[in-house]
Amino acid sequence: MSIRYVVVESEIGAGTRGSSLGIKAMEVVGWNKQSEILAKYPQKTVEVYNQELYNEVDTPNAIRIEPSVKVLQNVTEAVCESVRKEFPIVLSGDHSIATGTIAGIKKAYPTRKVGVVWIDAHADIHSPFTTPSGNVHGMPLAGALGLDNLELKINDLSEKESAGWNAIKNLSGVCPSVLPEHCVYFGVRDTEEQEDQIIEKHGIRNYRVEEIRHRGMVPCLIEAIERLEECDLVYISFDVDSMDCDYISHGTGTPVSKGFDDVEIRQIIGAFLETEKVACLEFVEINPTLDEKKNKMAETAFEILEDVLPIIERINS
Ligand SMILES: [Mn+2]
Repeated sequence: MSIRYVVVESEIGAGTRGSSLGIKAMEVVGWNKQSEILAKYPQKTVEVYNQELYNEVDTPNAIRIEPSVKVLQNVTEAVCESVRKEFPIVLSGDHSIATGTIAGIKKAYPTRKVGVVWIDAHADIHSPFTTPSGNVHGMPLAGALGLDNLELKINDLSEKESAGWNAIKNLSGVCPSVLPEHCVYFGVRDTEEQEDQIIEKHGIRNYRVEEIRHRGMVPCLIEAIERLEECDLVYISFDVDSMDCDYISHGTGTPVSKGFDDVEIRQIIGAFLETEKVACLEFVEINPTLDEKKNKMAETAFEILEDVLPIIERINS
């Protein structure tokens, strides 16, 4: 089995511009370090629609949901095709595309239980019914879980918004693609009240930075891996804003303090990879236009990839 990079330079789901440049920023890091890891494996570039950013928004509760659905369908197809024969490493702009990644895995393996490791400062579990911002990159996990969260509804949806959201929930052909008990969060620390209630209601475990530092990384990882015991496949979504913006950099759309350092991220990703159940790994939300330390966020993400790639290579050889 080989490895493939699935490149998704989309940023229409974010509230700030620039995340589509994150992948190019990583390529520059590779060039400067004379590292060949990004050139070593074939790439599949998914068609995106960033020109839509210039069009007026007519779906305020799910901004640019129509082109987002098109991007997500393309991601679903690309990941579905790749994951059947290769290990896809998804390099993406904004996090909204993750519903497509999960849907692609589920579409390829509809009868298998898919586990999700969501490493992020944010829970990304809003629906268009609960979102205060309307940004679709705050909704990918709710889309995969098929959760509307109507009991906490603050928005009434237009027909276009409903149709788009239904399409997102049904991308894999199986709704939901994943179950809440098969999801674990790492580093979530910036949530809205509606999200807290949804997480609590569905019992989704969040390994907070303080808990991991207090109890130790190893016991937390053993426990988290056990939680996903009955999953046949695991997918890891790594949002770089899970890392501490003061320690690493602010080169991401929604930076948050008091996050992980890069060593902790390598430990988390590495431990799940060693279970040999991981079918796909994703990097999102690097935004070099916001980086006060030149290209530090992309450098850090690149070094994490450089560090975990040998594990992926060993397990898939
Ligand atoms: Mn995110």
